[in-house]
Amino acid sequence: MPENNNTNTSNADNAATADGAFSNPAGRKVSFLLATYNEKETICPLISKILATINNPLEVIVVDDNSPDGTAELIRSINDNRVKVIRRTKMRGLGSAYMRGIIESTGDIICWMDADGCMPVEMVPEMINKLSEYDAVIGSRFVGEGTDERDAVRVIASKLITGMARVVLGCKTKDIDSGFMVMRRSCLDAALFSPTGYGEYFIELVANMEKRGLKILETGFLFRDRDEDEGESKSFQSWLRFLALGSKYALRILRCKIWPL
Ligand SMILES: Nc1nc2c(ncn2[C@@H]2O[C@H](COP(=O)(O)OP(=O)(O)O)[C@@H](O)[C@H]2O)c(=O)[nH]1
Ligand SMILES: [Mg+2]
Repeated sequence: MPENNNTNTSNADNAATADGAFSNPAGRKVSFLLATYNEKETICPLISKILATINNPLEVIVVDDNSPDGTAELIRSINDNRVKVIRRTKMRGLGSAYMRGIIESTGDIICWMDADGCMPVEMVPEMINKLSEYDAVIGSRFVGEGTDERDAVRVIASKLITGMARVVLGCKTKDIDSGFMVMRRSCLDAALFSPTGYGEYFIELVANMEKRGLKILETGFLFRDRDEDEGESKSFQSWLRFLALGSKYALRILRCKIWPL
């Protein structure tokens, strides 16, 4: 697996190297978080894949924001007590959805990815194994064999945001907009994010993890684009939304510099 150890050795109390308890991650409970808004085409196959791929003990927590397409009902029809769906009727947003998932989770290992099936579940077991050496493993489009198959403009936008985070915050992570991470629960003792907005949460979390000296590994993955029959991107519904989101990402980077969490 192509990898890039992008960060520092850690002085944090909960650093992987300082805590031999993680030398055998087998048997540790995994909380797999998914956030959904109108994902009826992809959610059930994805959950089936997760259940088949990740060892028990496992919980899959889906935070759905009252999707009008019936995503939550579909998840409820899955007959498996490892799967839990939380339907929010008075809140929207990706950052707050993951925060809610974290609050509800009980695992020693927390993991999340998009619910559109464009990220490889099959990489997660190896990423979990790497937690014996690292606090967190980020699926990255921009290291090793990592690839981003989406439109060039979206790839460039992600690279620009990462570049800005590197210049303004001094981040070393090469894909600070990936949204695909596996981490030890103890990371939350050192780093958090403000639960607002869309993908800004990821930038803030990674920046804080780096700042607090957590050990992060980036590992390359192929980020494919959605097929036509796999629903639609929530970040690229119009140019206006795309530009507004980009501006909010940039503002979050500035806020992290001026008012770090
Ligand atoms: N709960 C929740 N999930 C959301 C919301 N917006 C997007 N998502 C989910 O966030 C993930 C990323 O969205 P996606 O459309 O794949 O964005 P893209 O990868 O940037 O094109 C998907 O699993 C979406 O269903 C929201 O407002 N609430
Ligand atoms: Mg996606």
